[in-house]
Amino acid sequence: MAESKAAQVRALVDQLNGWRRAYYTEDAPVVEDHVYDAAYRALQALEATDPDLILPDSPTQAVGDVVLPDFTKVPHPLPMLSMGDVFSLDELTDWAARLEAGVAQPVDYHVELKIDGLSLALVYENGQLVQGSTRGDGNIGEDVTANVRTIKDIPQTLAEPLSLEVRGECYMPKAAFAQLNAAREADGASTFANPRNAAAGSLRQLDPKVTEQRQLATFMYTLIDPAQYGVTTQHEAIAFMQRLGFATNPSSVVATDLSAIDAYITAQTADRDTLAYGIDGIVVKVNDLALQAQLGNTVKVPRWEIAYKFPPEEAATVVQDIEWTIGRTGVVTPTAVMTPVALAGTTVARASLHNVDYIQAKDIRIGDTVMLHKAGDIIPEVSQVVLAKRPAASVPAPIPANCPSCDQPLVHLDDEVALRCINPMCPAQVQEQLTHFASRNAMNIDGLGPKIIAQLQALGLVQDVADLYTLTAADLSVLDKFKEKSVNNLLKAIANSRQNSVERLLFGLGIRHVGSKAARILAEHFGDLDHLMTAAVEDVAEIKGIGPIIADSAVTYFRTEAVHTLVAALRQAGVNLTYKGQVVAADGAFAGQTLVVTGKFTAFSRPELTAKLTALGAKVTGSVSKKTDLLIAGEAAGSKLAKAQSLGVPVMDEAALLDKLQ
Ligand code: 1X8
Repeated sequence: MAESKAAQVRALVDQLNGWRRAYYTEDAPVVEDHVYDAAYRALQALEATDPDLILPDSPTQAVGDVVLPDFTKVPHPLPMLSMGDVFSLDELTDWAARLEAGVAQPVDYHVELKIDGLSLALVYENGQLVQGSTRGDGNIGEDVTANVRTIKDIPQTLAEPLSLEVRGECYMPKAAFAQLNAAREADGASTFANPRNAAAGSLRQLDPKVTEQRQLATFMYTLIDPAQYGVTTQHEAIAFMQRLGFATNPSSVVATDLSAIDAYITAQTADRDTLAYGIDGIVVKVNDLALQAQLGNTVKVPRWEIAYKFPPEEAATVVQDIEWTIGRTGVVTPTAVMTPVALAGTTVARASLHNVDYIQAKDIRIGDTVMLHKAGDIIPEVSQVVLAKRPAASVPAPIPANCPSCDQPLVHLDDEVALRCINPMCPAQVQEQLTHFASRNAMNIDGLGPKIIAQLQALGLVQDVADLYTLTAADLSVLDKFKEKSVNNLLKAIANSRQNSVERLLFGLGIRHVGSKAARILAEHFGDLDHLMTAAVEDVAEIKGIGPIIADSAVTYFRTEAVHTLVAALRQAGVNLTYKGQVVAADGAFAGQTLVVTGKFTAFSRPELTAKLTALGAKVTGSVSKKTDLLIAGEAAGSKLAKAQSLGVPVMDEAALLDKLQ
């Protein structure tokens, strides 16, 4: 039956290549990693029985991802290989036994976490970062230097002026991943399936400003040419890279036998939920670098390292309902409401179903038993429906044609995946806008939550945010459970919010793409709302930290007639429209101290550092004098450092500063 076997191989290759394209080129996988892994192994097994069956385009013959045409190509003189993987302790034991059979002395291993990100190579010349590149196909990667320069934990300058290459993992921390996906969903855009895809999509951006906003981070784990620095083990290589200024993962250990590796796996599995980043397994490496070199590589992967992949953490539960909620911008998002189930350290009862396409692609229905997992170790998500348990009377999930709040027809804008309600008066949208306006990082109106807002709307008392400032004690006294005290507290909270510095208002208005950080930058730059409202889009786009997308959105917003009316009403209501400057923490780490900053820093730009110190209560001045309490000195500090030393002014270097800021 050679023919049917060949057909099987062809089908598997095509299927896997399709999945790989979605995963690597589009950063949007269509199946879970373990589904891919299982198909890959099935193909491997078939190919092993008969090598003639191996097709030239088989993924078992490919090293890595693909190179995108948009980026300059970077050759990797030393190929960036991927790794072999195992899925059980038995397989890991077999791997180690095979390896040790060919080695005379006992083998030490270096065991590290496998970070859910993408590989990155960094090249330095005389201590200066000159190039960052992705793996690409292993031999040729993509030049992402400009983007890499925006990643905060990558040093621009090393602690020593060395010329070298290091490699490691670029990842998106769990919190940033959750934030990004929530923002994309609210924006009607598709979400990233896991931090690896989010990191890849963020690093392969043509605009470095986008990368900068994505809060990427790194762990470096490979030192190229270690012998040059007298480094003889992987353990030393990590320590060496850390001394040079790289971020290295603190969880690595040296293990002398498999029981120690087993213990590491158990401990890391238990701690997985407490990590700030997603991991998908552990990496076991031969610690001795000379032995690594001696063992060498197969065609595809090193013999001296292996990935142990965690089994998927999954739980089964039943979808009881699909809720459709309307966001602040009208995006309608479906959420599965499920029988509560324990999954990876928390109880899960709800999972976003993202959009209509997603529901239909997975054919998720009310009454279905589904498997849940956590994307990026954090966001509960439906992996798949257990079709064998589908009730006989099951029907596809109903997709609403009209807004569940205002009953207006829902639409798809352009090529958005999201369904939207485009009625600006839609009560659910207005409720979300008011809730956002009152929220802590916006106008911070304590006590004004969604339930009270809904009542105020139902009574016809508020239609927009300016109406909040016209509310009277008589209006509020009719609210559910509102006595004199709650009436007074809420009135006071609303009144106090009039005095807020304008960045709170700017954020609270809910302008697309204008988050609290952008709002602060805009407020600081323009000083008041009037100057921002008349600014030209090119001028706004020039501002550091803003960029064309935010600029376009803000300028378009303030050109809208209805917005002019709203701002006039807020002005009339006595709401402050000016920037009041940094709020200084009276109990900050540098409260009352006069500081001078000099030299270069790796973790911050100078303006960032000054802003940070100011927020912590410091007065930052330009020159060192007897009145200076402390000099913060980065790399290559010159005359200011000399002057401070001559005056006996205390000096703090970047490492000590970072310690203090923790
Ligand atoms: C991939 C990864 C490696 C490590 C951590 N996370 C990864 N995703 C490590 O070595 N600690 S090595 C690697 C590879 O493809 N060679």
